[in-house]
Amino acid sequence: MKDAWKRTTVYQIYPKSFFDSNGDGYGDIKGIMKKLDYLEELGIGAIWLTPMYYSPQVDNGYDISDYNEIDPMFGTKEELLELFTESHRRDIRIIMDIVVNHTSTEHKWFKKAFMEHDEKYRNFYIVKEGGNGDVPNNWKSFFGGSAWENIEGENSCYLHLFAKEQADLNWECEQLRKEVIMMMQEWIKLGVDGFRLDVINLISKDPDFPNDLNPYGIEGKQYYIRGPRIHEYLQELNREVFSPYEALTVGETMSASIEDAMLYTDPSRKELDMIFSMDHLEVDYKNGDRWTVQETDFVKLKHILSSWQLKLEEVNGWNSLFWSNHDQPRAVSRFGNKGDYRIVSAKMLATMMHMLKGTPYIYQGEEFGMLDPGYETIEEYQDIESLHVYRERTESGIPQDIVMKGIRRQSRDNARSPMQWNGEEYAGFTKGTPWMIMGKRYQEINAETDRKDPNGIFHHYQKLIELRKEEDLVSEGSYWPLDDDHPYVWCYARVKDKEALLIIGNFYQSSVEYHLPDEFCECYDIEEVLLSNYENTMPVDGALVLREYECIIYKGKHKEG
Ligand code: ISL
Repeated sequence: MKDAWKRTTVYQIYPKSFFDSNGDGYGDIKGIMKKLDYLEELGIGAIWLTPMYYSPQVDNGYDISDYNEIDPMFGTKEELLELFTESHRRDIRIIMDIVVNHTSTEHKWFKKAFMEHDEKYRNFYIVKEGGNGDVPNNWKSFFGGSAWENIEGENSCYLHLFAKEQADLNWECEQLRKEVIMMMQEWIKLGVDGFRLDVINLISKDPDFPNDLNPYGIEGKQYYIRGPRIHEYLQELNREVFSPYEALTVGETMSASIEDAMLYTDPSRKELDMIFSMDHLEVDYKNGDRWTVQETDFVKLKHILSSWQLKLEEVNGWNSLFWSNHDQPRAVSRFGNKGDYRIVSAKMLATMMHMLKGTPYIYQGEEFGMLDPGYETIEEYQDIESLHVYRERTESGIPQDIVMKGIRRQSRDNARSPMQWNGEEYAGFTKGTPWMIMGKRYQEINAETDRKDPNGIFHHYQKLIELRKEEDLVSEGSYWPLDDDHPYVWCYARVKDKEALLIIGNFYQSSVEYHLPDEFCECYDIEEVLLSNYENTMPVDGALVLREYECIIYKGKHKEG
């Protein structure tokens, strides 16, 4: 990991739902600009902007029709460049979301390929003979149905792993790779400091496109989640774009294993700085099915996060640390407490994640404990994935209330309801009509109310962000799992030279008597509490009673000095 980024906390903005400056109901660039002071006060060092490029918005901007232009719904390219300048003035760097596994079918490449029959561009996409029911293989789209769509007027079809309006690009084509490289270099020249690379592990497909007889998750997946040329492509991007410009890179890599991550993030291989793995967020999926919810398997959660810490350290790799993003339900609704313990549980979750080794990502609204919006009926949802899941499952005979239970819990719209800035109409997000229904409890849960409270969640995040900047143990210390099988408490240490941090969190709504792990106490003396979410006491004879969702960061010194 590049030294310049090691102490940085990243803030993810979903522009459509962040702040609307012109009253059209959609967040925009000027809106982001107006909130830069807020972000500076929080202390973050970088913003990740989810896509604002030209797009028909079939998948909220992840269907790009022009990589070089900004969709007018967000403003202009000039405004975006001004946002870069204003952010840089505040020492906030910019990470752009790059979606190069697929383009929108409105992209000029697609149009040239299939409407103007230009061979060069046809080769930019994955085209096979067949169609109209007679598809090349049984691969399925994540958003429903076959992954193949017929090309009008032809007996051939193109691949789309997501919506049919998101056509997969053919990375085997050298000219396509050149175009992608040029486009990314262009953005760097305009001031971008890093990239979040959407589903980047899917860009290399098995060239035989086999039928998937033993699907892992969804038909086809095993033939593209770690395709034969993936490392070669990443190394090419690194050589041409990332290394020369020292750009930070975080690859979104669905279903990547730790072993994959070790390869992607080992700095000597020159691929990516870090990846987003969703492994730890699958602990409430019943039998691996996201839409059938079960209680969080807490011990499994700890084991997963611990193994990622340990394994990536082995290769000098780097972790991305997050509970939430625009595809996931809100962390407090999911792993914390929506009632009386909302504030303490939000702080506990933040503490346990931010004290790990890696780069923390805060998703907009997380810094004051936003909850899922509480939509009830399917009509309130907009996300293409949720609507597809609803249709597919109800049609297959699953009772509607069971389907809705899964959607209420896991829908990506949980993250996408507009930011709750204050208690005014539409939470101060817009003066018009918001594009999505507001979260139910915005009058009580909003940035303004929380920030006024000295014990609020925002101030706790500020301290965590500050600790990462100030304390070498947080940015550099090795991870030491302790008590990894405890059923209620997560306890780990970060150690470096003769010092250590001991981080303890109670994940449950009941108090727990807790003895500090012997192996830690034998080596270190606890000297002070750096941060906690209750008024705190020091342990007596190595023991304490942890209150509901209590968390504590202790600092200790090695007994041998
Ligand atoms: O959200 C998910 C599960 O419901 C993921 O499977 C998600 O679709 C996957 O991680 C890929 O996500 C990314 O690419 C998609 C886009 O819809 C997501 O918003 C984006 O984060 C296609 O571009």
